[in-house]
Amino acid sequence: MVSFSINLLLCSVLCILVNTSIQQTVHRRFEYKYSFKPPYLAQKDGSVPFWEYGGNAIASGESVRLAPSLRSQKGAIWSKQPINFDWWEVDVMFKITGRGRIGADGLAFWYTSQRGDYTGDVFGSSDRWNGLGLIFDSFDNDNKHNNPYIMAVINDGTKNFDHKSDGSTQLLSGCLRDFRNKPFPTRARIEYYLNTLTVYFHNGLTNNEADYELCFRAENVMLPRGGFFGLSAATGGLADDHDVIHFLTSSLYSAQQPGSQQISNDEQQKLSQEYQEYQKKLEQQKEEYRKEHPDEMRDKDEMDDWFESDGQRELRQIFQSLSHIQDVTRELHKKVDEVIGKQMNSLSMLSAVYSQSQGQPIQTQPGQPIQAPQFPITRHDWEVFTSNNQLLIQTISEVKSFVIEANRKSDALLAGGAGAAAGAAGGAAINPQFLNELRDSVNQVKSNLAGVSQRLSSPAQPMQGGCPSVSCVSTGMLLLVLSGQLLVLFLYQLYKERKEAQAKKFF
Ligand SMILES: [Ca+2]
Ligand SMILES: [Ca+2]
Repeated sequence: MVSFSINLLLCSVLCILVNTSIQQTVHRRFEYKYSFKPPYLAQKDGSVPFWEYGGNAIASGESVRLAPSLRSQKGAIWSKQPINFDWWEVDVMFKITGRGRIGADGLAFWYTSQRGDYTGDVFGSSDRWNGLGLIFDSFDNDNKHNNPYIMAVINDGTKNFDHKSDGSTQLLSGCLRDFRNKPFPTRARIEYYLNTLTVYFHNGLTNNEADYELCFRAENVMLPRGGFFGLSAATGGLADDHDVIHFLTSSLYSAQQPGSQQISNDEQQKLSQEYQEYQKKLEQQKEEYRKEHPDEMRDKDEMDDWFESDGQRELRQIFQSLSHIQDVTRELHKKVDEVIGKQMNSLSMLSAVYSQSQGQPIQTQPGQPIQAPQFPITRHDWEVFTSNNQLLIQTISEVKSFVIEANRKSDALLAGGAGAAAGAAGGAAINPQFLNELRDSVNQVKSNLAGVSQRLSSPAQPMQGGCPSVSCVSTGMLLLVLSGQLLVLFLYQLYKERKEAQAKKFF
């Protein structure tokens, strides 16, 4: 039973994942001119291709040490070229380590309109920068026990960084995270896409790629175009080693944007062919090497066998099973998050439908996009339907008042007729022909009304509006004309009767 429900959950989550991957329209391209990574991070002469470093920074094949664990050290590394894309994602892997319980001062990631200093006042770089500084502030200058802290500070080139308050009055956003002395390297993923800045942080407790957590997200962030990437670090009275292991930049494009063009099939085939040829060549070379150095290889294999003792194997197995459990837990966590997200979405849609049916404005949380509920009928249809309804009600009330009026009149006429019959001798007796005419007129009105009501309630065209676009008379108008006609007829008949009565007197 449990396994069945887990399977079900897995299936639904898989569906959600597939859906989200389809919805994902962001294309990314690795930008090697704005990246560095081991091995061979620095060349033999110590230079880092496409980058320049200075101050106390030292680059090796495996990492860039921006500031070593010595007092008052400063160093930085800057990209040589300004970037030529609008949106980007940078993944920085770094290690800040020191022997003390507290360290100093910290490390900063920069995206600025100009390259900064190598020995500046703000974590090794220049103050009054124009752009973004993402600062990993190790030391608690304002003694509020809120460091190490990660924060983004946007500057337009006019403000000085406030070290005394740890920039707490100037920051755009941030999160309290410990990034010192972790078993694995810590990581930050900084994404700037469609003016939204998102920072994820990997706390270095595992070496799992998927362990990023959201540090913050800020919208409407305007950064200068064509800026430079940089990293810097500084030490003070206390000192940590500040090592950067990799800096990986990807440019981001939406599906519509130029620059996201797909490689053609021919190119793809050509590339995969080249790759396969390269693989073959590599295998051949390996084989040759093995033939040439049989002793070395055997020694190495033996050494490998020697090196894993039972205890180590056990430890490794424990570690593997633990990481497996962790993976499963993480997956479950994600799934539950997604399910909750879907549920919230459904709830908000339901409440939107309900409040619309109640004629109330839709209540949404600020910052959350309003998702229009999917109605089976459109708003226009609904309006037409309402106006038709109102017209129907109006017509019914008009018909009702007319019927009452007609009833009253016929009663009066009947009473008058009876009185005249009782009076017998001469007088203004009503002509039976007139009564017939009156009855005919009423019948005509009745049939007209029936036609109108049929037209209104006809199911064939309930949404076509009260009236077709060609000329047509409203029901009220029709009733008015008919009643006027009746009145004229009635008055004329009365007048005729009087005339005839007067003529009789003369004879
Ligand atoms: Ca500080
Ligand atoms: Ca502080």
